[in-house]
Amino acid sequence: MVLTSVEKMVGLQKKTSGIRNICILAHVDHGKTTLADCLISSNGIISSRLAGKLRYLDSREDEQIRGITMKSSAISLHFVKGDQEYLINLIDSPGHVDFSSEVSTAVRLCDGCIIVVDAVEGVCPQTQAVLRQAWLENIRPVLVINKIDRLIVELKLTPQEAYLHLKNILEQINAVTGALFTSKVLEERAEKETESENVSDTAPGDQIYDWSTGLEDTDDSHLYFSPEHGNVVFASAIDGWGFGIEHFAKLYSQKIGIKPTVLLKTLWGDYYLNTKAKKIMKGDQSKGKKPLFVQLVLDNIWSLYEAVMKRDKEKIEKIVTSLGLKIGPRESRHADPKVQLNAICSQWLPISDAVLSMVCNKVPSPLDITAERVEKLMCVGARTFDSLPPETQELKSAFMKCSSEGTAPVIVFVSKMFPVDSKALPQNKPRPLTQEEIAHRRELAKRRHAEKLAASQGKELPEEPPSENSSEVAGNTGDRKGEEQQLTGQGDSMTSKAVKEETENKESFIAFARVFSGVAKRGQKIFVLGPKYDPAESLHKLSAQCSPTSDLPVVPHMTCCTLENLYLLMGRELEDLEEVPAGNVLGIGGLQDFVLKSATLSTSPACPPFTPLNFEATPIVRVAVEPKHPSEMPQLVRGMKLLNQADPCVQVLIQETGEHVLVTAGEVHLQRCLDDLRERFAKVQISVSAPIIPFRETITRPPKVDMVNEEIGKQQKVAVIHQTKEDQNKIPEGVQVDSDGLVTISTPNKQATLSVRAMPLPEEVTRLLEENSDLIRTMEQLSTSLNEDKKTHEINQKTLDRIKEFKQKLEKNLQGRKWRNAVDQIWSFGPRKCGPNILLYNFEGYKRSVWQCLGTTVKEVSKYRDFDNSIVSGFQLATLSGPMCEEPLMGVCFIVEKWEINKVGDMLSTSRQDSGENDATEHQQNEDNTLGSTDEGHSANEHQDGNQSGTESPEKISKPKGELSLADCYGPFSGQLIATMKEACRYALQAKPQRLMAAMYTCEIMATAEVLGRVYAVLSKREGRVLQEEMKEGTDVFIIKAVLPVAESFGFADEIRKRTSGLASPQLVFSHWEIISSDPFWVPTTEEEYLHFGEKADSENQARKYMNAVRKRKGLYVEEKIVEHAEKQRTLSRNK
Ligand SMILES: Nc1nc2c(ncn2[C@@H]2O[C@H](COP(=O)(O)OP(=O)(O)OP(=O)(O)O)[C@@H](O)[C@H]2O)c(=O)[nH]1
Ligand SMILES: [Mg+2]
Repeated sequence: MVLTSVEKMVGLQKKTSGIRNICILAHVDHGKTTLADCLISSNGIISSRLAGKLRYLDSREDEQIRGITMKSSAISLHFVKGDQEYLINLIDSPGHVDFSSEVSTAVRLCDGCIIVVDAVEGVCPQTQAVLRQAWLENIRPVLVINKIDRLIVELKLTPQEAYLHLKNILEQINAVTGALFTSKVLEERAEKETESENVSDTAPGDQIYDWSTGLEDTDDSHLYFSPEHGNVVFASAIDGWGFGIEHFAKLYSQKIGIKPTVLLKTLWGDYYLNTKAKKIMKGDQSKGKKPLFVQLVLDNIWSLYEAVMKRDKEKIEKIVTSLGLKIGPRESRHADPKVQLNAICSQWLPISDAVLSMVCNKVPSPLDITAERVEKLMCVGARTFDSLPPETQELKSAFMKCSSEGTAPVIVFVSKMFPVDSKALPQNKPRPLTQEEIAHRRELAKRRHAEKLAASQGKELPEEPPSENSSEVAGNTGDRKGEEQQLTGQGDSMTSKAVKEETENKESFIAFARVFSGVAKRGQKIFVLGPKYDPAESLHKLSAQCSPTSDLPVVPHMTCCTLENLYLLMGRELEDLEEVPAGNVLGIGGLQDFVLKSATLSTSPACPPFTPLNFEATPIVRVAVEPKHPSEMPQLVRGMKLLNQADPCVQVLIQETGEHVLVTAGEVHLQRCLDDLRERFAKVQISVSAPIIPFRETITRPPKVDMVNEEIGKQQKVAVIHQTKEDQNKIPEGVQVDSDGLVTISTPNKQATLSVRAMPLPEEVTRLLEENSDLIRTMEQLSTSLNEDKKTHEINQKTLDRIKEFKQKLEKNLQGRKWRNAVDQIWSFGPRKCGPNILLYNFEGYKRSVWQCLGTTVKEVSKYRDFDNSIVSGFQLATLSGPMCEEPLMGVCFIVEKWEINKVGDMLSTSRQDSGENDATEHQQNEDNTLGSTDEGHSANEHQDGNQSGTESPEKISKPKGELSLADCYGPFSGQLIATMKEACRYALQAKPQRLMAAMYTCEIMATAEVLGRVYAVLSKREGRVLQEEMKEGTDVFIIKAVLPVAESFGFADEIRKRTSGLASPQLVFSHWEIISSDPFWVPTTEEEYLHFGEKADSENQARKYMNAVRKRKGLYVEEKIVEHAEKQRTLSRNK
């Protein structure tokens, strides 16, 4: 029976100091939903017998079948502690990596979180990830060490061993928090240092500073988990028990007469009880003493388990009576000892009391939101709080007050939109009728019955003209009325049927949100602020006091909407609310046309959009979908739109090929998205392509040994290169390639010649480029705006420092003769101007810099200036799709070593001499062209999709005279340059040993010794590589860390699970790109290789297999012999 009414909840919502917003976070399967069940059952929403079995918050069918949670869902609970009443808004989250975006949506709305850790498995990868997420959002964590029963029943540890094991787990978790904390303190300290450096030039003597001082000064005691601080609960959710040590401290202080405060400090730790002296002493193991925790706590629990498992009736009774518990006859006679255990334990140490009182004590109420968190929420990207407009800064106090007064501005954050069947909405549900309505209906039914009777009597009478009998007339008209009524009644039922059908087919989206300030009221008008909304911009147009009701000018990224419905989220149910005061989690209906995935709602236009959610997973698995029946395309498109709105992480796109593509975080996520599409959103049959696996193309240094590990001698090497060149590259005439890989090529009209060389970048540099792609994009934008405005654009000091640091790191990693001055010669990054490839210039008479924003602007005055954008565009195109299978390049450096423009220079100079006026315009144009990317550069980049001759973009028409005259029969000169540069890059690549790069997953697999062999077998079959194997302390479980190509990962988790009878279940997380060592073009060249691999040697070439698969998918030419020997095949079995 539900113990708390909605009215009660509404009352509790108004007492902000008694609200706790928390989420449950953990690695997959550590028992979050089971714990949530226990907490929910304390409110009578589900029966305590079913707690742990029902998994109430896993409301989807596939969640129940698979046994994992796939979405976060919220429920409000009432908790009484002493004379204080609390409202707990609890959010359960999924632990599977594929759904980690759901964790982000939950964490944003909370002030604290319960971290659940499995006592056997300890700290797992997702535990670390969620700790980090909680840390990034600045919310307060508390810890539940769950599944302690497994230590007793499965691992059969003694209490002493269990104590050491638990201590170990606690240390591991604190190590993770410690690492987060240290890095933050050091970062802050470094920031302060740079600030003070900027303010004043410190004397050289002051430069030596002590890094550790920051750590010592900062108080970090509240961060760590420790039972004596009251932020750790030991529990077994399935058996329904849990305790914090204060429970036992209170209990034993009476029994042994030691102050509870003393016990609280000593119950956990290396202390023991000297029974004679009735004193607690330090140090235990050395003297062979039992620690207090073992003696007073664990021993009791262990003996209870032992008694119940051995069905020692006497002992059980003794324990039950000594604890003063009452066990029903049904439980005590039950065949399963677990039932009895649950009945005893959940009375003795109720888990909900332990966990909820810890939450109420340790997690701050919404009133205690920290200034640091508020500033973080309000500042998007690299913005600082001080740079916000003053009206916006004032809103900080509204956040801090969290006031529900009428004057407070309303600020709401929507973290996700979740779909609900329209039928399940409270307003569409059949509600119980009131007494009056029942009476009214009865009355109606009676009348109808009477009319029917009257009608049947009327028919029996002989028909007479109505004029003759007035009473008859009345009767008739009554009859007609009755008919009419029935008709309208029918009409009613028909329309209601139609309405019903409509609602049946409709998904409603509810916003999962929290009120940070003010009171959200039903029917209220409110601004919807998109992530790119800038309050500074709108405040120019609007006054800070304007309300969403008045007619407003158009402001980008801002719309107005009405809060149509407000709901209390109760797990599977929703309850209607009239208003929701500050500090509460709620559902909002009617936003689906205004909010896609997340948004900020406010009544004040000065409100900034909240910082975007931190998503940990990168979507990587892509598939193309199409309807089984082509006519159902519109439904599919609509369905995909809905899916996009309903899932925080999925990406839905239409590729250039017209394919509809879904990009998901992993296999499980993909499956869920497809199920949703089929059954919920599109309701059509769909066919799904095999996953589209991304690759990268790169080059390496020439190998030192051949395929049979023989060193390649000088002479042989030449032979090999010679042969491969002949075989694969098919370099046409007119392209010169020297033995060193320098490619020289001329434009078709022979007016310019380019020499380009390709070199592999060192691994660290590629990684640096990848990590800093955002920074590179910012640099690009900065130099564009620098050049466009020609004003000193204000650049954030922090960004400048980051750019400087990036440059230094590049310099450090590009050492050696080959890379001399390379960093200063960087011309561009690619593809898309921010990718992991570099273009260098290395010829006389040219100078430009990507480091323009650092102030090293070089005004370039030379003949090259007009066309350098073409070279950059050619490079962008070349890096976007490589020669092997048109996949993007990675880790390649192209060096332009020569760039000769034959006649252009002359022609330009003659045209300059022609007229002074022309010279001026020319000059103007040139100045414009010095910038990193002019419009022309962009347009060429976009319009040219690998097509070498597609250069007729309209911009060319507006070219100055000198250039127009170059347009000869080969097309405009700049277009030829783009195509030539692209070709040069491709040939330069082909002159080097090419390699494919595969996307790699990392995974951590836990397995017992028996199944270890089988895990290895599956891994090696799928080209996986084991990085590390270690034994988990105190258990017989091995942890294997491995990497595995994404291309081989489909069905991996399932296969492992099957082969190990469900003992090991890995989770795959995208980690990095890795070069596949085999050469896709390799053919045997030496005698030994022939001997070893045979003539064809394509049996083991994984790289070639991948390459050909991609080429086939893209419809490119694949060099494959289908029939090797055209002999007639004989059947071996004789025909009978
Ligand atoms: N032995 C034991 N098993 C438990 C305990 N708590 C949960 N389990 C079991 O662990 C399994 C996973 O529990 P869930 O509650 O679904 O785990 P979860 O953390 O919600 O999993 P995800 O939501 O998928 O991340 C279930 O089979 C539970 O019965 C416990 O205290 N002891
Ligand atoms: Mg769960």
